[in-house]
Amino acid sequence: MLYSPLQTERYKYEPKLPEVLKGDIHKIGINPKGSTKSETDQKELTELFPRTYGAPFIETVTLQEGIESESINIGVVLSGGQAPGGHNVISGLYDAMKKANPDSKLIGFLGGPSGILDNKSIELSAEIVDQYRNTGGFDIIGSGRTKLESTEQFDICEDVCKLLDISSIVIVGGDDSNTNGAVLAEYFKQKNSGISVIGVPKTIDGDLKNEYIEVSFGFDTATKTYSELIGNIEKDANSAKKYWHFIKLMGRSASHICLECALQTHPNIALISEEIEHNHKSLTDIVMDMVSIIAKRSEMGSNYGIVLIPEGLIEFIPEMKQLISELNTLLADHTDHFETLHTFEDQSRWINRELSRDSSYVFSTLPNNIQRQLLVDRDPHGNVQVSRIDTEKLLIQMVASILDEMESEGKFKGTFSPQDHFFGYEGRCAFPSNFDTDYCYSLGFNAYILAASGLTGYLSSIRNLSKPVGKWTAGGVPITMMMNLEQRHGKMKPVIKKAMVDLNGKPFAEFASKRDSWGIKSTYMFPGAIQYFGPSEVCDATSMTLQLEGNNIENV
Ligand code: FBP
Repeated sequence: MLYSPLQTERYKYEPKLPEVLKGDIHKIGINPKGSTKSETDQKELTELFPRTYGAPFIETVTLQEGIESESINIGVVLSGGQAPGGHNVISGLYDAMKKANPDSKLIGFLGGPSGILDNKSIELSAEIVDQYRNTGGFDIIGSGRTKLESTEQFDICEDVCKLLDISSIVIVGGDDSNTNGAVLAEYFKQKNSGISVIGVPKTIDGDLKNEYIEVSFGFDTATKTYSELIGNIEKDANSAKKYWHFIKLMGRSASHICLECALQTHPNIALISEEIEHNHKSLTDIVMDMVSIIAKRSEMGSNYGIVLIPEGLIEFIPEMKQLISELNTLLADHTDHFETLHTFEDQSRWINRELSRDSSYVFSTLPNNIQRQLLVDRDPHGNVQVSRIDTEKLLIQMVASILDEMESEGKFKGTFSPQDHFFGYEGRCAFPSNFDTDYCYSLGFNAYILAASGLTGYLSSIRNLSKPVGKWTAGGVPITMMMNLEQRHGKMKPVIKKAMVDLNGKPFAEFASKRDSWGIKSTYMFPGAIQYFGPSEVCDATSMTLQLEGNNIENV
């Protein structure tokens, strides 16, 4: 096998661990710290999780006396979208298990949660794990989006674990996978199966966070990768001075990625979906705000600039949200009829008749390609695939048409040459930054401590992340304490609460205080590529979000 020079060097990197996870593993134990409760819906959650709700917060501690570790078999599964650092969760888990007892075995389920259901797994040997240390991707065992939700699936999980003599499953996933992990933990406990479930907080989107989970892994590397690319485009724009670049960024509903990249690169415009929803801004309002900045820059002779757009924007614009919801209902209720309409013209004529007056108007104002995406790109449940809508192209078309009008009235004398981009997959499998490399290794290592201590329904938690690694702390958080009840497919379901951008938080405040000057001037920041070797201030800096929120924690 041929490795790139960077890969060869990265193999040699030894991830750093928090002080408490160093030293004799037999002396690492847990300290339960009082019972916990969810922020809301306590009564309902107590009834839904009678055996796991209220479990104590756990602190990982150094014990006075060492304890013998029995050998155990742990199953690990990577769930959902890739995020840089997944391989280090596995290597941290593996190293901790083997250190504690070389007879322990780590079983990797292949292709995500479906690997458990189909009983497809491999035993992870030192030879396999060593090939993936400190590298990006989830290709060591693959990932998938199968959801573990039904009792039948849970029973299969139990059978497969028993067959492989697995006493603990570590689920590396986002809010959805860990919600299902909590339900599975409760089910196993109810059945007295003796199998525990431990979660590890993963997602580049950064929306799995709260007081105990300061950031999900992968966010740091993904945002640094996007920021490098945005910075490069800013340099290009600053040099050629001829294009407006509209850049859509992955991140699903929440705008954490967009906000972090804005803080790192100082674009002329960055849209934050949560703010747009809060201020009830219509699509026209958003476009007019953009036009105003573009026109002002043009008056100063700058017919170029950078716009950042969060992936989920469209769902936060009130009239678009209404339109999408009506389309979802209409197409679900009349699937058969809709399928008899073969041309786009027939489909849009029928849709226009059936929609409410307001939505029909909104639909008719949208460019043809966007109308098509709204009707054609649907998920298996018949819903509009919001992430597939080319919001960046929609905004370009709308801005261009307003500027055309302004030009014909003599109000705009500049040029508007747009370029569109979508950054997502470029960042999900990058070599993890030093931060994610150390963080993930620590999360995996700590997950073993939680599993070996007989805990279930917990997320591995490493905190104090804005400080040097040695000062990080480790512990476990009961997943049920992060839950609330939300409507899903018409029913109230327990789910981990998604963290959206906090409009009262320090990262947003920092952005809001600077954006006016970034808008008009070209005060771009060029972060450059992630550095793995070199001065610590370049290689080990955490995300701006974490730095700003870290200051917040300190001030409390
Ligand atoms: P997870 O929430 O599973 O971590 O996935 C994050 C993400 O990268 C989103 O930002 C994006 O919308 C989605 O995955 C795309 O996933 P896919 O490639 O499966 O369509």
